[in-house]
Amino acid sequence: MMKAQVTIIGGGPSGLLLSQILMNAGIDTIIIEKHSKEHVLSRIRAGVLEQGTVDILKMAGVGTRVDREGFKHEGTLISSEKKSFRISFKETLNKSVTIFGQTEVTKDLYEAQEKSDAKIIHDVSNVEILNPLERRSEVTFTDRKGIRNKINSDFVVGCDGFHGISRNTIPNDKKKEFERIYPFGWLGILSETPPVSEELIYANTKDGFALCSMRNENLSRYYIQCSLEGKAEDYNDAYFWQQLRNRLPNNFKENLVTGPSIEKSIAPLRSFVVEPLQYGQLFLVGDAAHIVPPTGAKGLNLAFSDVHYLSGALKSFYAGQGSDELKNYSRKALSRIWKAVRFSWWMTTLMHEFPDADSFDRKIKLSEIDYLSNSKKGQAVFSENYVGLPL
Ligand code: RFL
Ligand code: PHB
Repeated sequence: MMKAQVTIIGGGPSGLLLSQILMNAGIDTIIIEKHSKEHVLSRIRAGVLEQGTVDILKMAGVGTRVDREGFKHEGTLISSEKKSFRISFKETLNKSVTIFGQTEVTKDLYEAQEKSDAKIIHDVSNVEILNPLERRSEVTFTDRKGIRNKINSDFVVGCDGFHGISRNTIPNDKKKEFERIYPFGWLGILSETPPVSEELIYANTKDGFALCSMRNENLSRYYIQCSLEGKAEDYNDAYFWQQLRNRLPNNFKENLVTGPSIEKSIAPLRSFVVEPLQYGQLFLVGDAAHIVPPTGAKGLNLAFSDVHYLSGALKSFYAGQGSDELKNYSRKALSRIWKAVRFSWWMTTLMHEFPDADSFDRKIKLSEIDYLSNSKKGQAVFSENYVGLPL
């Protein structure tokens, strides 16, 4: 039997950051992760970090590389009917976001964990949380040798993503789930080509949405709205580039440099929240508790704000200040979560074409984008949400 103060299920970005912050405070943790480190690092995913996220990484002692290598973006381009306009985060709010991939954040977190005496157990299976309502909980799992193990701890934190087991440990009559599934997905590629634009382009056309993003000067990340039927392999590169070019604003088409894709995948779009985020000694964090469609670039940022709130509450508990902050975690985190869920839903609805939309819907959409392009106040509201609401 192993012992820890906090058992963390899932070694993705949420679990690693939580462990790092708690270890810095002298709190003893064990992470159990379903996959290998290489597998976790191979997921491409997020690219945009809010200022608050960068600050959290710095406070956790993992901010050196994001500071040095991340790209500060002071605005973004929005395009409709092939014409683009810019929203300046700097002018409207004096803020910016940082382009730095989730893979890089995760790599830095692993490195910091490996330098400390963090315990991360990879390739576990059949994880069970036995008694979350007891004062000390037990988590059991099978390790890579097939041996059944048990960890006894004060708290268990579910950082095991949307398909993890933690959320399902909470009985149905003790939780409520809220969900919206969108009738399309994102087909994304990574290509070793210079980005088409210095800043991100979020484009709406009657043929669907497109997003131009990047990882560095010679690594582009592009997405196009696609149907949910079919697989990524069904789309060849030529089709992807042709669709992307077709959805770009006219003045960027000439800039597009194409090349072979080095990664291609389809992500379904979903909004999901479970309430509350606590069941006895079990707490939920990040994608285990909520999912947002990627349009607002909020998923990883929200996961890190959850970690920030929960780590603060756990530190206060171990400093002898009682469990009031822990009891408040769910309420405090959900209040920020729902605002990001709202913004991501709004931006998804505004920028995508829905299969059942009629000409009235299209007029409303174009009119809203036109309003956004002309209203400094509208742009300030966009910026405030996109760069991240205060923690
Ligand atoms: P993760 O990353 O899913 O990690 C969960 C970890 O738990 C492990 N696991 C288990 N471990 C033990 N036992 C079990 N039973 C387990 N079940 C699962 C898994 O192997 C995994 O390692 O959740 P976490 O840590 O909460 O992190 C959340 C973020 O990954 C996610 O919110 C973002 O990637 C979302 N996202 C974006 N977020 C942003 O903030 N900005 C963006 O620009 C952005 N773009 C994106 C995105 C997500 C995307 N996809 C594919 C979903 C773009 C895309 C395309
Ligand atoms: C990305 O770079 O992968 C990315 C950027 C912005 C988003 C979503 C994904 O809104």
